[in-house]
Amino acid sequence: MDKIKSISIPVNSRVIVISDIHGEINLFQNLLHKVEFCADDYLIINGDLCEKGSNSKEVVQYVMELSQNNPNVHVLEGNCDTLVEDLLDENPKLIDYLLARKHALINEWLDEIGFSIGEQTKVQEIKELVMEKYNQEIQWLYHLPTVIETDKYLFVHAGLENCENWKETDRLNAISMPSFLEKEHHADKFVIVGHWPVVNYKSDIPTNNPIIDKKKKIIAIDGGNVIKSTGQLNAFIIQTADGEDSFSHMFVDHFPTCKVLKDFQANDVMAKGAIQYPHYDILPLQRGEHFTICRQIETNQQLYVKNEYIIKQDEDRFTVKADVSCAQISVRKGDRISLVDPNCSGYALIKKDGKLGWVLKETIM
Ligand SMILES: [Mn+2]
Repeated sequence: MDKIKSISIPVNSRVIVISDIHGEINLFQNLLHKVEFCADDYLIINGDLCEKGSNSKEVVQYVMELSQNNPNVHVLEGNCDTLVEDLLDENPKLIDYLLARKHALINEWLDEIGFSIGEQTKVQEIKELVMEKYNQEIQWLYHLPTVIETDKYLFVHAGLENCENWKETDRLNAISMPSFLEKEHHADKFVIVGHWPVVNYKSDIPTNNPIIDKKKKIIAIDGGNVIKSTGQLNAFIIQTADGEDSFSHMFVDHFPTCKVLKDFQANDVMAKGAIQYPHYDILPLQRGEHFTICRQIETNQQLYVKNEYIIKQDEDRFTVKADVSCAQISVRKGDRISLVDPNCSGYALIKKDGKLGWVLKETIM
C-alpha cells in the first residue's frame, strides 16, 4: 500500500477514534457532543463514512469540512468510501450496485441533482453529472490515506496482513479483510480497526463495546452501527501519557433509555450465549413459555432462545430473525439501561453498559 499518513500526537492529548459512521449523521453529531469534542482533541475517523445509513452525503460533507478546518482531525478510507474510484474508473458494475442499493452516497448525489438512474444508464453519464457538482468531495474521498501512523498506533479500516513489514499489506485487504481480531500482525504498535462488528466475536454476553486485545495489540471498535439491529456508534478514547496511555469509550445508539424499577437477578443457567453471525442454524429441543432450549447446530451449544426470535425456514430447518442475545442480565434498581426490544412476552431485551440481555419486563415497566 502506498497511502500512509504519519502524524504526531503529543503526550497529554485526548484522541477520539470513531469508525463506520455509515451515513448516520445524527448519531455522529450526538456522539461528538457526548464526548464533548473540542479543538484540542485529536479526532481520527477510521473509515466507512458512507453507505447503508440514510444520509451519506451529509456525513461526507460534514467530515470533509471538519478535517479541512481543524488540523487535528484525520480521516482514513474504508471499503465503502472507495466507490468513487469505481466512478472515476468508469466501472460498469457500479450501475448494478446503485440500482440495488437504496442508501448509497452516489444515489443521494444523483437525487440532489434530480437524475434518476435506470438500467440503460451509462456509468460515464453519471460520472459527468456528479463530478460537475461534487468534484471536491470525490477528490477528497479518493485521496484519503489507507493507514494513519503515530509513534504508538496504526489506524486502518479493516486490518493488516501478518507480514514482517506491515507496509506490504495489500491495500484492498487493509480496507476489507474480515475478523482481524482473530488474526495476528507483526507491527510493534497497537492496530486500531473498525469494519468488523465486534459483536461478531464470541463473548459470554454479546456486546457492541470496543475490544482491546493487549497481547495481539489489536483494538476493534466497530459497534455495528446500522449493520446490526442492536448496534451502536462507538468513540474509542485514548488519553496519551508519558508512560502507558489509558483507554476508555463512549457510545450512542437509537434506543430509548429508562431507569430500572427493581432488582433482577439473572438465572445462572441462562446467563450467557447468543445466536449470532455466522452461526444462525438452531434446533429447538424444548419449548418453554418465553424461551426455547435450542441446540446451535455449528457450535453444538445449548442456548435459551426467545420464542419470538425463532423462525422456521422449512420442515426441519430453524434460524433466528436477527442476531439475538440468549443471556439474561442482572440489573439493580436505579440502573440506567437502553430498551432494545420491549415487544416480546414476559421479558424485554435491554442494553446495560453495552451488554445485551433479557430482564423480566416488570423490572423496567
Ligand atoms: Mn467496512
